[in-house]
Parts: sequence; structure tokens; C-alpha cells
Amino acid sequence: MKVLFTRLTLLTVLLLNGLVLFAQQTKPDDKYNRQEVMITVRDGVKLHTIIFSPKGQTEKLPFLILRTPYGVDGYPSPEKSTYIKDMADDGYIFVFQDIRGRYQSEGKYAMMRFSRDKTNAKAIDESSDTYDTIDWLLKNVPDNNGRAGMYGISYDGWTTIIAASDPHPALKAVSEQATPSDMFMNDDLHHNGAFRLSYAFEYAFMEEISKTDSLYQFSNYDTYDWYLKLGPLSNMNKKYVHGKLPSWNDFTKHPNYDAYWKEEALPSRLDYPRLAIQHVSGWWDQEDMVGPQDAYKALEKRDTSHRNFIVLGPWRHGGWAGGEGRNLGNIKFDEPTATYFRKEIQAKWFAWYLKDKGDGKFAEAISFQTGSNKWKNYSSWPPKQATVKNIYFRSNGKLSFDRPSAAEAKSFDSYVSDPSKPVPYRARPIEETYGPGSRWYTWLTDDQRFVDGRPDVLSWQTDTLTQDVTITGNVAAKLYAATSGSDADWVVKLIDVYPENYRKEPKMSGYELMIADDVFRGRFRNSFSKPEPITPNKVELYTIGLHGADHVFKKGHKIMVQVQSTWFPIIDRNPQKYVPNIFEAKASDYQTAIQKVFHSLQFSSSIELPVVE
Ligand code: PG9
Repeated sequence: MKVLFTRLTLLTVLLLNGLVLFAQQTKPDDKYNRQEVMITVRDGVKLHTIIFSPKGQTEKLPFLILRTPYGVDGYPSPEKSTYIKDMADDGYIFVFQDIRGRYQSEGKYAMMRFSRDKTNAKAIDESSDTYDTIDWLLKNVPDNNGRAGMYGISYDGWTTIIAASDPHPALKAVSEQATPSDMFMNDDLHHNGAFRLSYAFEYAFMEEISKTDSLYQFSNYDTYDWYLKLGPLSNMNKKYVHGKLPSWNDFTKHPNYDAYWKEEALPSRLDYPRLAIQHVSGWWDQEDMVGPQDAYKALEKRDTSHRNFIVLGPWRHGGWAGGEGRNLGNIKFDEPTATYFRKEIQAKWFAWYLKDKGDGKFAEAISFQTGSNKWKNYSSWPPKQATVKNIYFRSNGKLSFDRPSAAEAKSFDSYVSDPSKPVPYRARPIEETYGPGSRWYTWLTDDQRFVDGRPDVLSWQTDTLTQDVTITGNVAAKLYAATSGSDADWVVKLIDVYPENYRKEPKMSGYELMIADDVFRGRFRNSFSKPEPITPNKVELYTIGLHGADHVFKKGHKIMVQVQSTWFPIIDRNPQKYVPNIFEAKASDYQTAIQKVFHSLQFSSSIELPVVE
């Protein structure tokens, strides 16, 4: 297997994703002195660390630490990185570290390392590696003020929150941004038990085939074709990676929500906020949208000293770290949301907790409400003022706040789901996730008209709204559905349909923008740990969390719901015939199925909307 990209190209690719934010080289005229050290941690392993201290430092300063698997070598002087420039201007000692087993750090890498056995003094995990690093920094870097903060996006957000779960006493404040939380229920690897095939494979390959990032060399530019040709998942090891990716091997051994996933998930690793924690999440985060909300929720239950905060904005994965954030794909926000975050939220947060600067007044939840395009402060997340209102599927493709009556013209709509012709999750060609020109980063904002007219996608929509409908909080689908098969996936998308003739921005006329969406693997309807076959043609209720939203469906728009059973290749194909482990399914197990979605008085499918009047 050849690696397609040089390190430089890959850096550019990851830069786009917000994974690598520092891809320039340090220059002699930089405002910071750069020092490169190997820090020895408790089991003797040495971690490669770069320290930037301000030139001519006149006061004692706190540390700001970022720990990453993506390689810190090329990081420029902090004042040259958009992501942290506001903080660099304020003055910190910046520390960047390769985590264990990646790039220039010693030791063995584990994709999501489990917590250590605390009875063994030599045992390690990401929090002990951080603890030992901070200990070393305090003793060896002159003119520090004895305090440290941590921050980072995605994997680096995860190292941040893991450090905060068992912190060094000098670690005072962290901003975890887009951390994954529960890799079986949401985030990168699965959603509600459905496997995120293209992401999981490409990420595992990128991180595990060598010590430095390498992209898989696909034979097809349109990876839709490649994944379809792959056939059953067992072919991945048989034909392509031959057992070389430890994480992939783990996925195949843990098809259900067992101890492996539960122990890895954040809720089981977080007890109460031991220091000030800010969680940051993007409404259209294509990788870890739910993680920060999940982590916030887990800690909020025991936040007696009011140290747990959340920020929600109109961003893709890491979208707040670079650029101005005035738009995402085709969607405009009227103001520079990312610049605002970096200057008014992130920089002020650390200045208060690490330098006692500012007034220390931070709203519990700060959200950029989409649709109205306004920043809002809430005293809780989700805010309590929302009331749940159901919007019902009706006959003739209608969606309505009125429940179906006994005289409903039709009790269901149906389609044939064919795993040999799965619905693409974004318009083809589907470039490899982190490949050149990939449209992965903004796909959640794509116009859903690209699947209009497919016989295997159903949709319902309201009449034109005569007043704004504001939703703030968690959205869920209550789907009454039946399949002729014995397993099925249900994908539900809540969509804002722009006016047919949108004078404000003609190109956006009729645009179908996803506001909340997710997939649910039917076998897990009663338990994620103990899957069960579905009785063919029996109507079952599927409750599908579509996650948080803060959005105004404007007067003149319509609300739409789409339902489909494939979303390929981001979600692997459900064979639609129950097999105990889909990773072991045979080609002959994949079969077509007739799917029925009900909207009768008895089986009234609906979306629960958190409506704010
Ligand atoms: N979403 C990426 C990731 C984090 C943790 C585990 C697996 C993948 C990331 O952007 O870092």
C-alpha cells in the first residue's frame, strides 16, 4: 500500500479541517523563543515538547498547553497562528506536545487510550502524561506563574478533557473544543450504533499505519464506488489492510455497546468539574458535534461550584479556529462568529482563570442562534423556557403541528431500500475525507435537494410558515416504522426549506438546509448492548435523538423532514437481514427491504421540537 501524500500536503489538508493549525515554520524575528525538549514521564517514556516563551518576558506567565497526535514540529511562533493569536498578544508560555507514540514522542500509541490502573504507580494514561508534563514545566521553565491551561480541538479537545478529569493541581482552566465523547453513540466512529464506515476506516488508517499521518491511497476518486466495491466489511482486512490497524480490529470485535465503548466514553470518566471547563461545539460539526454537549451534560449534574460552561456556534469541526466565520459553505451568518469566539470568549476565558484579568463574568451557555443569526446567553443548556411541541408526518407529504385524525387518507408511506444502490450522504463524487478538494468539511450544510426524487427518500413538509418557529434545545424523532427485513437503519433529517423565490439571496431559493439529523440502527431499538432482530412487517417505535439546535425557521420558509435507510459511505450498509455481527456479514446477507413509515392516529410519527414561543 502506497501513501499518496507527502507530509506537507497532508498538513495542508488537515489544516483545512482545523486539526493542524500551526503549519508554518518559526522565523528568527518571531516574538517568542522556541525550545524543544523531551520530557520524561513516570514510566520512563520521553515526550517530544516544544515550548514558546515570549522574548523579553517581564512578568510571570501561565502555561497554555496543547497535546496532539498530529505532530507539533512545524508549529510557528504563537502570534502567527490565527487560532491563538489573541492569547499570544496577551502573553502566555505556549507548550505543544506530541502525545505518546506519535511523531517524535516515544512509547506506544492508542487511538483512545483507556484510563490507567491507579493502584500501579507506573501505569500511564493521557492524564498522567499531562500531569507529569505540567510537573516538569513548573520546575524547569523559568518565570511561570504556577498556573496552566489546556485547549484543543477534537483529538486535542479529548486530551484536554481527559487531563481535566484527573488534573495536576496547577491545571486551572481548560477549553475542550469538539471532543469526541462516546464513540458508539455519537461522534466519529458510530452514531446510535450505526458504524461510520468511511470516517472510521480513513481515520484509523491515517493514524495507525505509521507514526506520522498518512492517507490511504484509494483507487477511485469517488470513494462511493470504492466502498461499494468493498462489499461486506470483512473484506477490509481480507483484501486491504490485513489486520494492520488495531482500531479497525477492535471495531470488528465490539459490534455492540459493551464495556469497551462504555469505559472509553467520557460520561464514565468524568465525575465533577475539578477546574473551570469550557466546552465548545459547532452546530454543523461533521465529526464531533455531540461530544462537547455530552461532556457538558455529564459534568453539569455535579457542577456545585459553577465551573462548567458551554459555547455553541455555527461552525464545522474546528471552524472557530481559523478565518472569520461569516459563513459555512453556502450559509451566511452576517458577522464574524469565529473572530468573536477567539477574541471575546476564548481569550477572555483564559485571561480570567490564568491571569486574573477581566471581570470573570461568563454566561453558562453562549449560543449563536442560526436563522436569526444572533448571539444568545442562556442560564442553562438546554434552556428551560423551551416547550416540546410535536410536528407530525401526515398524508400527501404534509408536515403539521396537528396530529393525524382517524380519517387520515393514508396510514403510511413506503420505499424500497436497496443496499446495492445506497443513498449517498453527500453529492457525488465523494472525495476521500481528508483528500485534496474534499467537500467533507461542509457537507452537513449541503442542499438536500440532491436526493429529491430518489424513490428511496421520503419527505414531508409544512405549508409556508406564517410566523417564525424558534427551536432551542434537543430535537428527537419518534418514528413508527416497519421493515420487510429483520434489521434496518433509519436516517431522519430535519430541514429548513428556504422560500421558493428568495429575494435576499436568489441563489439560495428553495435551499434545503439540515438543522438536525441522525441515523439509528434498528437492531438496537431496545438495547444498544443486546441487539435484537426486528420482526418483519411489525410496526415499531424508534426514538432517535437528533441532538441540539438553536435555530429560527423564518416566516416564509418551510419545515421539512426526510427519512431514508442508507447514508453511504459515511454509514456502512445495513444488510437488512439480521446477522449477529455486521462485520462478519456475507455478501449474500445484504438484501432489499420494503420500509414503511407510519402517520396514522395510532402510529403518528413526529419530530419533537423544543419550541420557544
Ligand atoms: N475527529 C478526529 C478524531 C478525534 C478523536 C478520535 C478519532 C478522531 C479529530 O479531528 O481529531
